[in-house]
Amino acid sequence: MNTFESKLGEVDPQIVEIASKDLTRQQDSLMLIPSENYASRAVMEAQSSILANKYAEGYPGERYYNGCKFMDDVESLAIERAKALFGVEHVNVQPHAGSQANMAAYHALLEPGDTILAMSLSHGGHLTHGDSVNFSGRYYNVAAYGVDAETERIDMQEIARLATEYHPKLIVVGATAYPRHFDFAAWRQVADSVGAYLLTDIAHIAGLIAGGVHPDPVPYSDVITTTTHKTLRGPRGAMIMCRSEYAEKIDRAVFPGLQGGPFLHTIAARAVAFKEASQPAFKTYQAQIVKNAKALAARLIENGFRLVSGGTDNHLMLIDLTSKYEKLSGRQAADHLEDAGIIVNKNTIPFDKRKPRTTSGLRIGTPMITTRGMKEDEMVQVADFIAETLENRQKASIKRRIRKKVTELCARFPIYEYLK
Ligand code: DSN
Repeated sequence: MNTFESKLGEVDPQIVEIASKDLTRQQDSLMLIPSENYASRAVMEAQSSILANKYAEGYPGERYYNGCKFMDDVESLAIERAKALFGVEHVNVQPHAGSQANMAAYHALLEPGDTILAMSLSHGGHLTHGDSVNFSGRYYNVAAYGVDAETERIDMQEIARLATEYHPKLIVVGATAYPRHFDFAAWRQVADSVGAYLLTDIAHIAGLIAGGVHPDPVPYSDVITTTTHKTLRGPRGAMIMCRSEYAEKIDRAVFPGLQGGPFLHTIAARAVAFKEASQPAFKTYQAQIVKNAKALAARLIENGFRLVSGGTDNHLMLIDLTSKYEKLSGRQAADHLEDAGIIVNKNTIPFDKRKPRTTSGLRIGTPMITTRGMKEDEMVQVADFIAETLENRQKASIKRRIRKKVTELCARFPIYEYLK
């Protein structure tokens, strides 16, 4: 299906050179950003297929263009596979990205000025959960929740109190930097107590849910949004799942409300990813992500780091750097780690005294290193590399030595089989 690799070299060697360099970087680095993953070659092949050439505004069976028979086949397959994978009544696979999925869900359920209750970005939420610089903060009235100062976990009594005080029309559950499970049944109770819709944004944990290692939001949610490229390990993109009663509103909000032509090549790649996610090996993979995160967290704690909320239940953890290095910001720490071939991202921690561009925390996740086959033993090494790098951050020769060890460890776990 895909002959682009060989042609691309002839037509645009510059792009090939840049991509090749990044292939080496991805192979030789410990990629610990929890929202990233290595999509399979099958997923990437579908993404670069001729399906990219077609406009198909509308939905299967009701397109605004002719010549869409095979586009209907692709989109219907993606929809059916997603429905089976998550056990949902309706799926829209057209949103180009997570932000569009959330925007469409809000458009479907709310009017501008309505109140939403959502997690603040500084406590682990997302820009689209009502942040002031985002459309969601500009067009809706936002009541924000965070974590409890003591436990650093979501306190459902406090959520119930906020819901009673603000009477939101929509409650958003979900996060980009929260290392604990969500108790979706408790959220449903709160939503029902004030007559609010419940939207769960499972972008980070969709793979864990499909793999059965995180509580399932489906029985409790009105609408569920997710990206497809994080723990789910598909192509860049998103989708919206919902109860049948909201299907028409959701579909109209995506098209024509927000987007024009769907990207059928990425929808095909989503279909491939859903097929991969329905295999038994995917469950084993998701369980290993969590085992690895717990092992990594335990070893970081042994190395003297404090983790927000004391550990993790999912694929990620947040290091509170202030517990060990008062003067080291998240930004500086992430740069030092990159010198050693360890890629993490700076992140605010709850009640952070530093600004979002600086931060006092690091966000670390295991989806990528688990995809390449690393297990608990390697997590001990990874945690020790992190600790040793930060301890010796001003010593270039030590960072170089760790860089070499990182490359050696990575060489044992090729990211794609042709690199073996
Ligand atoms: N930007 C993503 C993340 O890194 O968590 C969320 O959309």
